[in-house]
Amino acid sequence: MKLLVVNPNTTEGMTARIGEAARAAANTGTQIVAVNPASGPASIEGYFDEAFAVPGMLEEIIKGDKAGVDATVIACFDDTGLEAARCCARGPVIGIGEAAFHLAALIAHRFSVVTTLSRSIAPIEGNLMKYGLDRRCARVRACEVPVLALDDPASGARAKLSAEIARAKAEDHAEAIVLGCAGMAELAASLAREHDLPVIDGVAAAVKLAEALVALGHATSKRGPYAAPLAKRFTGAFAQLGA
Ligand code: 5HY
Repeated sequence: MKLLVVNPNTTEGMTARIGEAARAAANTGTQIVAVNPASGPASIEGYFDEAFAVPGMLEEIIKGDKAGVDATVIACFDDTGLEAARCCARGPVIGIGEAAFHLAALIAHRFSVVTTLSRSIAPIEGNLMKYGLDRRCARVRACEVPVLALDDPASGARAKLSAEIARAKAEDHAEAIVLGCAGMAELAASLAREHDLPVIDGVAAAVKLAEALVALGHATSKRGPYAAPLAKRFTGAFAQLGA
């Protein structure tokens, strides 16, 4: 199968790391195509960035759909533009946030999320409520490391993330941890060993769920809100999207 993995921000180094994490989790028969849009924010931290990441991301997903991908993963933890993406792609579209929440709820009664900055907490809490998984999440926490500092050894990112996980265990009685950023993917295994509890990376979770849906022959239902967009006139920067 051919799996499109879209990093909605424009940082190519992060897209490459996300692609590696996806390939590490994928079956041998799964071809991973990791892309990011040319236009939009370098990282997504909160509502404003998210809004400006969506158009460029949707253009990449429409291109992938025309190129015949079997499924799409949105590799940003706030599941940027997930519903709109499901309207314009025929195959399944999996957000790494939703995927990680569901996997965590399968192996723990209560889990906590550790994301980057505090401003990212509210969008994530909103998604948990939308997915009906808020009652299984003890708390959404932030380790106060900006997205683009995660791969900078000088930022102390891993130590700050590890300390926040320790607080989640002690204060939330978390039985599992969900890493709240695609840029944390490669840290999951070592943090799970260090803290002796399941630590879930959304990129791997989404890849496995996409593979499962395609293997079962399931695609997004077009009978309701995810039906294909109605043809209409678009003006300005998005005129090419219109009828
Ligand atoms: C992410 N931002 O996974 C989110 C994390 C966050 O650019 N990739 C980003 O802080 O919301």
